[in-house]
Amino acid sequence: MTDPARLRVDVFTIFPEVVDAYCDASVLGRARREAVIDVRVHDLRLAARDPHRSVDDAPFGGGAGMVLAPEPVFAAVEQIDPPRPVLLLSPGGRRFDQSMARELADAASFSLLCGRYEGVDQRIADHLVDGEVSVGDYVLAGGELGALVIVEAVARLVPGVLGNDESCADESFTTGLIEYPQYTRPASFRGWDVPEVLRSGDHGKVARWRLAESLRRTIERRPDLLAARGGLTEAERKVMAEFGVLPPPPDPMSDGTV
Ligand code: JCQ
Repeated sequence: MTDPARLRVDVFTIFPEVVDAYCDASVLGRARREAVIDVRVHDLRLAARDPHRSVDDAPFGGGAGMVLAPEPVFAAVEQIDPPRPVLLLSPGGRRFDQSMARELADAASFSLLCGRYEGVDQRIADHLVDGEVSVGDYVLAGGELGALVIVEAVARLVPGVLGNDESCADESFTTGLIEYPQYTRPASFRGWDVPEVLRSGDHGKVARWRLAESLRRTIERRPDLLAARGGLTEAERKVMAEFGVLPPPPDPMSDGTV
């Protein structure tokens, strides 16, 4: 017998073709075809009862735009009885990050509800879903792109979704550092040369140089990430010194322990 998929995600949307098409492409599509992931996309309009299959209505109290109505959304979700938690995509939700992606991958099944229009009827948030999740501090026209962000970030953590050559073990946000620079051929392009150390064949030195570069970039671009992992270890300071990477500038907000 074939193994059951190691991740199931149910997505509720008024654009099922769009969500389905993306999930059939690239890394997700391969994992889906190999049944490593089971993404089930549901059309919110299928549960709409009126002839126009409408899912939205004008807001009580007046104001611009339309609100996603409770009947079709409750009906669509209750008809499927999808895996919990059911998470509503919303700019006001808990910020999605790599640690949440890891939690959802470990949970092995969950569902996503894509909001649209000016918002969703509050009774959906209060009595249907288990939580609200945001993919960033900006407003989208609908939750679909956010849902795809979450499906992809979670799926690629599931064993068998990425090939051996594309493992996620030492990438940024897993190590807590920004990634080191990568190069491919040619060794010299328009006078810009690949760093000599990468062509030296000294694998230990390559690994130390990459760590020093990750630390350099993290200090320059994301000092908050460095602070979150508790600053620099003695070994990291040593590797930075080996490649002439400067120590982090003093942070006026910190107590000086970095
Ligand atoms: C998700 N960051 C932004 C748009 C209203 C629930 O109500 C609404 C939901 C959306 C879609 O989600 C986002 C979003 N993370 O815009 C408007």
